Amino acid sequence: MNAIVSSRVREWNWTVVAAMVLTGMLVGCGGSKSVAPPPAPPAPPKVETPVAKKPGTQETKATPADAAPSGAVKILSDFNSFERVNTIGGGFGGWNSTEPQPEAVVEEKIEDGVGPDGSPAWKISYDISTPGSFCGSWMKLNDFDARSYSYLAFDIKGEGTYPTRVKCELKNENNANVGRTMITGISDQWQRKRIPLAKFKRALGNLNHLSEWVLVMDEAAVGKVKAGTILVDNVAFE
Ligand SMILES: [Ca+2]
Repeated sequence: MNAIVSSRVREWNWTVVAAMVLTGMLVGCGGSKSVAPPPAPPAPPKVETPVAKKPGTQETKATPADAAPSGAVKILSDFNSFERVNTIGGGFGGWNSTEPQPEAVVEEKIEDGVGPDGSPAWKISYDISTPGSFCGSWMKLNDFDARSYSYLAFDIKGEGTYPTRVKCELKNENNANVGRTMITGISDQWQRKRIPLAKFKRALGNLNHLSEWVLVMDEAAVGKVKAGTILVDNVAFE
């Protein structure tokens, strides 16, 4: 009983002390209303310091032939959806020389299960048995700006009878300019070919208006293998 009374007295005492402290604080403040501090002045706008460009230099990363991949990758097509358009809206197909030129034969399709990971891949078969004929594949690049990439890259292999070499062309400015190189060492095993874009730079002048990627099967490229089949997958700029 005494303990309960003592406890209540302590509670009352604390209440009085708290009230006194609160009163003291109000008196100490002079009873005035609290005033919010003035708002901080707005921060000055951030000014981007322009980076001076050296005359004659381009805003591209250097892409020497032995440059390491920049890390950026733009997949153009893995053919897995069977759609006849790549990721930048460009179609693709086959082409062949026709009358009045010697006529070549090309057949191409997206075939399931033949890619490096068992996915669909692009199958291109050609026949240039007619002397002087030539054919190949094309893929539209729709004015693609490849300046931030170092390579045109794709997986390639031969199937059945196949050439060990095909010609690779990259075009720009609505096909006004054509850069060429040879893809060599094609085998019956999948290989990733990374062609430095720098190889095309001289012929194209710039890499920011690419219009088309073409593979060419002509006698200079395929030699005695007048008819054959190649598979292509995972076309990308890297
Ligand atoms: Ca694929």
